[in-house]
Amino acid sequence: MRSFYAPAQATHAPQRELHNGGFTAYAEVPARAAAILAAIGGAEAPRDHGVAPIAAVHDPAYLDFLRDAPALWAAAGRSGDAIPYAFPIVGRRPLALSRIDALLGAHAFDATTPLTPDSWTASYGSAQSALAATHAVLGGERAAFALCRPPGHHAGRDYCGGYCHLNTAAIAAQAARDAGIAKVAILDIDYHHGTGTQDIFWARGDVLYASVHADPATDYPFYWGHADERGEDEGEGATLNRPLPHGTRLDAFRAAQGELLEAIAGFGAGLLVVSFGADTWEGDPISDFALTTANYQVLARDIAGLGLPTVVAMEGGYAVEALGANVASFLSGF
Ligand code: SP5
Ligand code: ZN
Repeated sequence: MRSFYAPAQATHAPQRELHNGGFTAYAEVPARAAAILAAIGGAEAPRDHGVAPIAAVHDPAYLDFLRDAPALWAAAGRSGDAIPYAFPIVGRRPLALSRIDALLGAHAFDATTPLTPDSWTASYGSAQSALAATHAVLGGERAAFALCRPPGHHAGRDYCGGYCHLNTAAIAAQAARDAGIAKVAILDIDYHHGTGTQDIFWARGDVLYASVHADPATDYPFYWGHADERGEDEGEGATLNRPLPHGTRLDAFRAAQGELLEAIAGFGAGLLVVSFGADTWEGDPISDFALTTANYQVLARDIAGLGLPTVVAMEGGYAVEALGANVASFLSGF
C-alpha cells in the first residue's frame, strides 16, 4: 500500500502534558512515527498541496494562531511549551484578544496539547500526508495510508486538543468532496471519540461521521461521543456514535464497527476515510480496551469488505513498542 509521511512531522516534540492532576511525559512522541515507518518499510514524502485544502476545513485565523502562538509565548517571557489555562466556557464568540493566554484558551479545549515552535510545520506536514493519500486514492489506488503524526481527529475548525492541531481526516474528506466525490464517510476507530471531526461535519449531510470509542461517561473527551449525538439540520442522522465499556475485546468492537459499516454502505459514500488509532490495543498506556495485534487485521478486512476507495489516517496509539506491528497488522487487512 502507498504510504505517506513528511520528515517535518517528527519535529513536534512537547516536553509534557497536563492531565489527571499533574504534568506527565508527553505521550504523543516522534518515536511513534519512527516505529510505524520501520514496520511498514518506509513511506513516500507527500507532494505539497499548499494551505488552501487546510483552510477549506480550518478557520484562517486559527491557522495564524498555530503559526504565531509559540513566538507570542516567548515574547511574553515564558519558557517551555505554550499551554492554556483559562477557557471560554460561557460562550465562544469573536473577541479581540491580545494576551497569549487568552488566545491559547480560545483555541483549545484541553491542556494536553502544548504548542512548540515546530507544531505548525509538523502538523502542516501531517495534513499534506493526508492529502497525498487522498489524491493517491482519487487517482485509482484501492487504499492508501497517511502516517499522520501529530494526529488530527480532536482538532475542530478553530481549536486544538487531544494532541491534535489540524484535522487530517476532515481535510482528506473535504479534499475528496472538492474533487467531486458527492458523499464521503469517515469511520473513526481510535479509542477516543473524534471530537473535532464530529463538530466539523455536525450539520452537514454530505459527510457521514461514524465512531466506535470508549464511553465518554468514563473516558476523555467526556463532553462528546455519547450515543444520543446524531447531528443536526442537514446533518441529522449523519453522525453515529457507538460508545463501548472498558475491557472491550474483538467481538464487541467488531459488532459495533459492523453496525457502522452497514450505515456507511447505506449512506452511498464514494470514498471512505478511516481514522485509525491503535490505542485500542490491550497494552496501551493511557487506554482500557483489549484488542490484540492480530485483531487489527480482522477489523481491516471487514472495512475492506465495503469495497470503497479508502484513505487510512493515523490517529492515536501510545504503546510505542507494539505500534509498528499493530499498524502493519491493520494495513495487511486491505
Ligand atoms: C489522538 C488521541 O488519541 N488523543 C488522545 C488524547 C488523550 N489525552 C488525555 C489522556 C488522559 C489519560 N488518562 C489516563 C488514564 C490512565 N488509566
Ligand atoms: Zn486516541
